[in-house]
Amino acid sequence: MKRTRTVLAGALAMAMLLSTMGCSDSGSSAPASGSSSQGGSAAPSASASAPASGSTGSSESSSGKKSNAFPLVTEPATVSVFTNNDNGVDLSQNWFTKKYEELTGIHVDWQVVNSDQYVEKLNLMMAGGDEVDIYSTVNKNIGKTLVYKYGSQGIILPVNSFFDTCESYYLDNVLKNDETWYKAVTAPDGNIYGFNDVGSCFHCSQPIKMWVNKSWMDRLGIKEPTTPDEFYDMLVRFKNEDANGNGDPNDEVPLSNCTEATGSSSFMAGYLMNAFTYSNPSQKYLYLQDGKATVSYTQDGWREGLRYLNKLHSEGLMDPEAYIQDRTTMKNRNDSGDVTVFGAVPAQHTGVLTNTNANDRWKEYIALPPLTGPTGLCITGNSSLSNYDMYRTMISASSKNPELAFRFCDGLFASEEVGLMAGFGEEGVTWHWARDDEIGKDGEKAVYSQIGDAVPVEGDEYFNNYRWGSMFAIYPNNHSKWATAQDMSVPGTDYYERHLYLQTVPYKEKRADISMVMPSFFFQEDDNAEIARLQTTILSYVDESTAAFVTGNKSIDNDWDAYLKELENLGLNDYLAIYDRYYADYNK
Ligand SMILES: [Ca+2]
Repeated sequence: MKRTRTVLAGALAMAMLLSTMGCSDSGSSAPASGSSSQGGSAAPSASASAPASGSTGSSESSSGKKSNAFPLVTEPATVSVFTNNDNGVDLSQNWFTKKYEELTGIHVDWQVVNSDQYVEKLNLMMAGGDEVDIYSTVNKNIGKTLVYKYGSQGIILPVNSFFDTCESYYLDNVLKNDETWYKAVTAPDGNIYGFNDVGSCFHCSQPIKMWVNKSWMDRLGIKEPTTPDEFYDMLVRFKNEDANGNGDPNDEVPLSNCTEATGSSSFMAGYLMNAFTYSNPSQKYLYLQDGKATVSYTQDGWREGLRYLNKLHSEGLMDPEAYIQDRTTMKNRNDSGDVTVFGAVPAQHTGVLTNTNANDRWKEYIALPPLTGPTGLCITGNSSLSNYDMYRTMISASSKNPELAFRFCDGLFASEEVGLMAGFGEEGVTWHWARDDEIGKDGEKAVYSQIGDAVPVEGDEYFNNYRWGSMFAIYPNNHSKWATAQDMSVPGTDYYERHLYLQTVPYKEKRADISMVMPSFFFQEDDNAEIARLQTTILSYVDESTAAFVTGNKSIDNDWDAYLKELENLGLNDYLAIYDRYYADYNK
């Protein structure tokens, strides 16, 4: 869709205020693939595991179950994998493919499509197409409803159906250690229809941050605002007092924004609204209040938040471009001149507002901790349960040897080392276990370290095709345990990840209690469709109305009741009732 700037731009811009774009990419230079909160010490080397004895395949362990020691088989065996890859590489020649084939003894027969064809082709295969052993996806775009539908129909097999007969790393190393994970991936029928992984990127876990220009604050002698009023005062001074110090009092943009994920327009409603009422755009503003499904945009606090946003808008403190510019435009504006031009920007990280690889302007910004509103509310989003919404790896019922397929996928959870090799390649070439003097993003001793000198060489066999990355669910690594520079004064981005970590800490301390977080559910297909329909209708009305309230086209005093009434007409109560029903079942 071509974006055009018309006379409607302002209203359109404000309509996007509450757009519910998700956020995903971390924008980080450091590894973030397939990771979780589990860290800890290095697991024993997978290759050091005792080989299975006997010649008929795999051996029995002392538990009477089929052993999961490598190699998994002693006779030649093959699994077929349907996945997506956009790099145009031959996965059969991939370094980790060869490594894992050697470890397990199992050869892989790849069926690869481009990402844009994946879901369509997957659905065709599920509908009775080609025979395959394993479905896996880089994009992790298989939602719970789809997994449950295919699982209920017997098209994909529950991984737990193998737990009684096979030793399982996934069970022992992951599910048994993490009750939340175990519960989140267990369908209402008690089955677990795939292998999951979760992210452990700490700064990504609190995406609704407000980055403010600390060098401007220092120049003007402004203390960190702690309330919406102090935030407003800061913006006024940014606007009027040549905050960037270049002699031009008119080139500062007090508060800006852009339209894309991790810096999406909804982040404004996330950060600033949270001083007035709990507001988490990443969760479609849905949360639990006293165990009941609730939405932010009907609360009295939302109305007060609208008054505040209306004030910022009417006094010219909000960038007119804020809701129409894309991220590239925004960065160019901030990077092209002799000085920065943005005072405050809501975004997950500073890579949204300046090109962190090209200059050090990111060092001017700090993430302002959540503000305390007029009622004393000081809170920020908690999306910790959404880690488990999407699936990555599933066993096909069309498999001639589903147990082998299970054991192949399960082996990727054998140890942290296996996970690191799958995600990051060969130890000693692209990463190594951290030395004693290496410190992680969290300021404590690091566990792993990227090898910085391992620069890819064009035509080099290894570097063009060495890892699976996020193609399979794998043993998690802890994002915070990768070695990072600890000194901000060094030019460049070496310290960037440490900076993001530190800036995120105050947010984690204020995030909503877990009792307010609506879990994700295995919706039946018809309920899922009804939720999607209602959500689209309701949220587009909320966006449109918020734009009108903030720009003054609707009166916050006179039109609020009609707004609430219309939300009722659009089915808000039905929408909440579906969530209440699933939440009640979830708690049984
Ligand atoms: Ca200036």
